[in-house]
Amino acid sequence: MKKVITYGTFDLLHWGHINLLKRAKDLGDYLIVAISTDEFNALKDKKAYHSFENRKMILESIRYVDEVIPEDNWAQKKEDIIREGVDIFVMGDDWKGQFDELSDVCEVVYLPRTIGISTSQIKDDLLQVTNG
Ligand code: C2G
Repeated sequence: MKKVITYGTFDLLHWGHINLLKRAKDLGDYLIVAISTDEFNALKDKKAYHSFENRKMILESIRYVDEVIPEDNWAQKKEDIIREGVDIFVMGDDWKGQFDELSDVCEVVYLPRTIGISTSQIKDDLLQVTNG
């Protein structure tokens, strides 16, 4: 069984996230998603709208996702990959090159980001609507 892993906040889940998850799952048979905890998001200077628990529940309901684990630091990836027996590490290509060191424990794949959608875009658009 080929295992795939990806990491992210996945806040205000949108079709760009789904595109990423679908393509990641298509690379193997089992997809693990490591979701950033609220505390780790603070380290990423991100404040998610949905709590970790609710983002986890949403991700677990997606057909492409087989398992969700917490991401609570930058340094856990190699350990996760070895512990879970992961074959492929996947991220959107906004992260291209950032995790190449993982290629000594698994295949590293950067997938093209989906253009035209992002959580910050959603927030900005909603602000526009509210403020008129
Ligand atoms: N993504 C995408 N297309 C978009 C938006 C996001 O392909 N339009 C991808 C990102 O490239 C990332 C994943 O969806 O691979 C999750 O995006 P975020 O929730 O923004 O994750 P991020 O904050 O980049 O956290 O240790 C890695 C970090 O936790 C990644």
